[in-house]
Amino acid sequence: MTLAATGVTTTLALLQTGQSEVLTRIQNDALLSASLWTNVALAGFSALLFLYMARGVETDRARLIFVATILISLVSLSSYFGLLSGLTVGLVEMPAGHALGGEEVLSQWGRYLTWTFSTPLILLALGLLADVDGVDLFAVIAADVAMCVTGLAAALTTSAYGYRWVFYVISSSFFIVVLYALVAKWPARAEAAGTRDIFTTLRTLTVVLWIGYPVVWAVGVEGFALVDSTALTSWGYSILDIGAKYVFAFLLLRWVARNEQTVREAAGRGTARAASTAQDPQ
Ligand code: RET
Repeated sequence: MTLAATGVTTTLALLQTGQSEVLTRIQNDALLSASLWTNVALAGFSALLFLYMARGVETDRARLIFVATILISLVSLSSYFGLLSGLTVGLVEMPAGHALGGEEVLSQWGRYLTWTFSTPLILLALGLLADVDGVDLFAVIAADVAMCVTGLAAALTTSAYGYRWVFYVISSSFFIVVLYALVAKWPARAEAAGTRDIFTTLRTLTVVLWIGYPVVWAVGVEGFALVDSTALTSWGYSILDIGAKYVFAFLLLRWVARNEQTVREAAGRGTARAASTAQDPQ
């Protein structure tokens, strides 16, 4: 066998060993497993419910909102299977300075990776509802993806404790861009598009729950480890996920199905009004 082939085989073997060790740990922790299975069940159930709610929805914009939102549940389902199988969970040795320095902590890094797919879909659905223009939507989604990727970096950095927090601060800066758009910019678009009430409800739900994620990170095992339990940290994210994904999606889709006409008329109205206000602020 060549040196390269031996290297690849060894790496694969290590990956396999790591995965089965991680899997055993997950399976031996009933509280942790429950935090994952609950979401598998809810993601599966919600995807079916949303497909059922989609029957009879015909206009383009409403269908697009449905597709984006159903995908949120499907991404979630895959994400939780990744965590359950041990594929996207790893043992991360915390650097000196961390409360659990030198210990191997179970890191559910797959969560940050899959948020890269699910959170843009949430923002896309909200953006379509408020009839935000393409450039704005692109900028906010780009900031959101950057938030998730740098969040992943914060979770996986083991070289030095300080660098974990550097990535955390970078990720939070991108998060502020997203929050700014949701709180300060998009409401005017929603007002012009005639979707203000539902937008306000969903926006408030989103802002409040999304702020919970960096809080869970900071107090959980990966941050200050004030809550020194992988299972409880996992439950923190799982509970936030229930509100930020399934409850959010249900409220949105129920409204869209009942107000298809408003959604159709909203298309182009939010952006057109915003453009005319920019030209003539009076
Ligand atoms: C991290 C840690 C680094 C700092 C910040 C974070 C924010 C995460 C957020 C996640 C939202 C996830 C959702 C998932 C739904 O599928 C990465 C925790 C700011 C806001 C809504």
